[in-house]
Amino acid sequence: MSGNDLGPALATDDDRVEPAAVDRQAGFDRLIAADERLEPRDWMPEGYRKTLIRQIAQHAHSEIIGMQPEGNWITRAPSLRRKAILMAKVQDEAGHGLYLYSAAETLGVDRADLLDLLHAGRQKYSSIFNYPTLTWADIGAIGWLVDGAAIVNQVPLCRCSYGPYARAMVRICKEESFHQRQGFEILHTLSHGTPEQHEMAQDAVDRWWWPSLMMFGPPDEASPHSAQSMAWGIKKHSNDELRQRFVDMTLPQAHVLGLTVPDQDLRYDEESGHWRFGPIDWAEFHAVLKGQGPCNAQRMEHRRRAHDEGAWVREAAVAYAEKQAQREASGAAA
Ligand code: FAQ
Repeated sequence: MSGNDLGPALATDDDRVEPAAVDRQAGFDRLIAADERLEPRDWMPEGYRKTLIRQIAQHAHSEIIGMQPEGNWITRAPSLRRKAILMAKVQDEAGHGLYLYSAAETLGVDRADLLDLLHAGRQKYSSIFNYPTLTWADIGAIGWLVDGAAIVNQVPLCRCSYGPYARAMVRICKEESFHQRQGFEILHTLSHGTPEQHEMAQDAVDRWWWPSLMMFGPPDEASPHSAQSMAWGIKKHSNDELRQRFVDMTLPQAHVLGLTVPDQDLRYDEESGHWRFGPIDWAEFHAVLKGQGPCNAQRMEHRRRAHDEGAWVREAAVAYAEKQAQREASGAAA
C-alpha cells in the first residue's frame, strides 16, 4: 500500500503518486479485512492513527509509571537473589515503555510531547498502578495477577493491525511471561511458608484481585472505543472477553498456590466451562481514573520529579548525538 498522510514528521515518497481518497480508503479497508499489517508509510484514516496514538501512549505511560510500585521494594527485597530479579523486572518495564514510545513515534508524534500530555494529566495510564505495595507479597501479587492480566490483554495485540505496535508486543509478551512466573513463584514460596507468610500472601491477593479485573477496562456496553478498535483490528477481543479469559486462566493457578480470591459469588459453570464471578465495583474504577485512587497524586508527583531531575541526561544525550553527527560529517568531508 502506498501514500502518506501523516504530516511533516514522516518522510514522503516523491516517486509515488497519491491515490484518490476513495482508493486509499478502499486499500486500507482491504488490508484490515485481510488481517494484514499496516506500516508507518501506509495511508490510514486519521481516526485510526489517533486511536493508536492514544492506546500506545497510555500503554507506554503505564509501563513507566508501573515501575514505581515495584521499585518501592528493591531496597527491601528479602534476599540478594530476589533483589536482582526485581531490579531486572523493573528495568524490563522501562524497556517496554521505550519500545512503545518508539512505536508511537512511527505515527508522527514525539515522545517528549506524549510525556508532556501525561504530566499535564491529559493522557491516562493504567488504573492498577494507583494502588500501594504494602508488603513483599504485593510484589508476588503484581507479578502473578497484574502481569498475568497484562499477558492476557497483550498477547492478542501481537496480531494487531499496526505493524510496529504488533512487533513491540511480541517482545513485551515474552518478558511479561517471565514476570508472571516470578510473581507466581514468590507467592508459592510465601503461601507454603510459615502461617504468617501464608497470611501475607493471601492479604496481597485479596487487595490486588479486583483492581486486576478492572485493568481490562469498562464492561463492553460502557466501552466507547471497543467496537471501532475491533473493527480496525487494533483490539482483537472485547474487554469482557479478555477479563473472562483471565479469570478462567487464573483460578486453577490460585488452587495450586493454595490461595483464594475474595469473591463470594464465584462459581464454576459446568455448562459453559467458565468461572462466573461477582459484580465489579465500577465506581471505584471511575474514581481511580478521576485521580482519586490511593496513590494517584504520589505516582504523578514522583513521575514529574523524575522527569525534571533527568533533564540533564536528556540534554547530555542530545549534545553527544550532535557531537557524533558533527564528527561523522567532518570525517565524510575529509
Ligand atoms: N486504566 O473504551 P475503552 C502492564 C480508559 S501494562 C485506565 O474500553 P480502550 C505491564 C480508556 O483508556 C497495563 N484507563 O478503551 C506492567 C478510555 O479512556 P480515554 C496497561 C482505562 O482503549 C505490569 C476509557 O477508559 N496495558 O500492566 C482502563 O478501547 C506490571 C474507555 O475505555 C495497556 O495499556 C484502565 N484499566 O480499551 C507494568 C494495554 N481501562 O482514552 C509494570 C493496551 C480503560 O477515552 C508492572 N491497552 N481505560 O480517555 C488496551 O488494551 C486498551 O487500551 C484497554 C482499554 C483495554 C486498556
